[in-house]
Amino acid sequence: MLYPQTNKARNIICLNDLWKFRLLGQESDFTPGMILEDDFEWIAVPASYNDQKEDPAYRRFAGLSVYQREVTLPAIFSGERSVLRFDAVANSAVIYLNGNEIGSHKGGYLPFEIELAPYLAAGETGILTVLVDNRVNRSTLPVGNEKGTAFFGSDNAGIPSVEAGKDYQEAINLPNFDFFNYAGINRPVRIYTTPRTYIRDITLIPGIASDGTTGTLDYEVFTSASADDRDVCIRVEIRDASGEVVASAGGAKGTITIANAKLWEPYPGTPYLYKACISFGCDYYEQTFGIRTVEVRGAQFLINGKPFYFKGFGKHEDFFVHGRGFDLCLDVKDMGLIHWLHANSFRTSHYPYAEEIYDLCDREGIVVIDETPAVGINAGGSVDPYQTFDIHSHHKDVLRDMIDRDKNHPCIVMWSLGNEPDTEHFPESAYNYWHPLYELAHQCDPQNRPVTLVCCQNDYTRDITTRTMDVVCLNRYYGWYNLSGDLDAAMYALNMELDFWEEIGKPLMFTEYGADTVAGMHATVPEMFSEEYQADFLLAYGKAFDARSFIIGEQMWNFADFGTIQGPMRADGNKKGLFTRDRKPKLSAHVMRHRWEAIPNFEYK
Ligand code: E8X
Repeated sequence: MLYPQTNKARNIICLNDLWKFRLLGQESDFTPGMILEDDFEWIAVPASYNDQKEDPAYRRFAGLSVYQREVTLPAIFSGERSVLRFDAVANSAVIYLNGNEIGSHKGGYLPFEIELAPYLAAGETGILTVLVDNRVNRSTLPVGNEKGTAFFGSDNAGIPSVEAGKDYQEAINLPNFDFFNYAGINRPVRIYTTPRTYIRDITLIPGIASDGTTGTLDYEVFTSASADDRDVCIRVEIRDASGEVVASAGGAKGTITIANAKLWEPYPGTPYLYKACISFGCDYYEQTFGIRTVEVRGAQFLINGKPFYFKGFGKHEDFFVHGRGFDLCLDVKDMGLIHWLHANSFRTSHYPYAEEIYDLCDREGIVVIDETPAVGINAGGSVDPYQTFDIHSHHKDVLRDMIDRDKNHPCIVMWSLGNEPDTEHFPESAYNYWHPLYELAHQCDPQNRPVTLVCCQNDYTRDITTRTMDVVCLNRYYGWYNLSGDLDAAMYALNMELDFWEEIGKPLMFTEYGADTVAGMHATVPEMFSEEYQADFLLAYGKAFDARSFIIGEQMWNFADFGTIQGPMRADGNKKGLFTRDRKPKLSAHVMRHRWEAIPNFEYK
């Protein structure tokens, strides 16, 4: 799916604004034609609604809510095709115009769009209503717990909640994942136009010819026209960063060569970007791309043919007040902090991020592992989640849609199918679930990037899935959740495990390891939660990684502290950040900065 663009052929109307908003008590409180007249509050879009009001009902809400506003299609759009696009509504949405359902979408982290032509003509005004459901359960991604299935906390069956008629577990959200279930219209809403006959999609596959200096670009343009028509009138011009045309071609499909190509290299290399400028009839679209290759060879991860070492973390889209709301300024700030740390990469734990973030990473040379929202596929070990959760087909849709949205970004070098599923207790079930997804990701990606699944700390000898991925990605907490506070024992256990993986012979990276740390808590004899313990913990892991050539990267947990559901394990959220939630460095930020400054992007191993 193409990102909306204003250019000589296309236009955008932005619907980010104050919208009318109401939390609904029960399903029957909603009628498609309802008008929010008196009983509503103003709410900011885009943003999560949870923390916008000083009201526990907003923070703790589980159920349906409704957003509403007027929308006018300008009369000048009469010869055009107008499309209403939501970049993300968490966790699912039904869209109404003047009381008629015009679309719906399941999943809170990917865009969806609706052609307006049948419902709203140019020059008309309508009432746009968005019915949002934030509930998570065993058929959603991320996965929620259902009544009677929570692992800890809130599981006293039969205790009534403040909400009449519901018991405690029905009335609140029970995420089976460790981040706050921020909900609502989290990302921008726009109407964009195209000519009536238009460019639907563009696929770009960059390469480097055997002379090492000529860039190649296999392209394909998909349009609303029939296959024959599109061949006749498609024109592609490749412009370099200064706007100069350096190559061109005609037709819907082909290979373009770019002499003396400048490569896209992770920072501090130059992340050089080209544009494919595509004309088709009256339509026009500019698709940015970089020339770079990605390949797993032996136990190495090659970018542009050179062995790359990942330095970074898992992140979250999370901040004060707007929750998971789109915040370009915060994204720019984080990019600066990533550079300050001499980090070169992150994983979009645990869901696809806003499109603008990948765009920023393309420009700034930050390498990304793009992850689906498949987190929480675990029912505690005694129940087989693969037999009991109804998610496989939704998971396939989400994976396909994520790759379809993100496929042209040079910054993305690997797809993550999901985070920390149960691969231990029902090994065969797990393999039968994940293997088709692994194959699907390879099929869907025109660039055929490596594919991984992020593995939970488990009995790795029983897990037959993780080892089948292109890169083994491990989340490990020796010294935190187990062998707590004892780094010597932790390193013994870690090394014992690494001996096992060395035999497997695949490239391996750590996608999580970390310790909760209260900023300002210091100790001369480092103990858990102190800044010194976090620093010692991260350095001890670093030392173990350095000793093994098949370890191709370290992404600690987490870039910054972040919001979670309340519970006995979390004091004001998860505190494993290098930075506090307001982006102040902890001791370990300085320590990791020092370590990463000395580790080059390439040829470290
Ligand atoms: C943690 C992280 C969590 O925030 C992340 O979303 C997934 C968790 C650790 C799992 N990984 O708790 O900080 C721990 C399993 C321990 C054996």
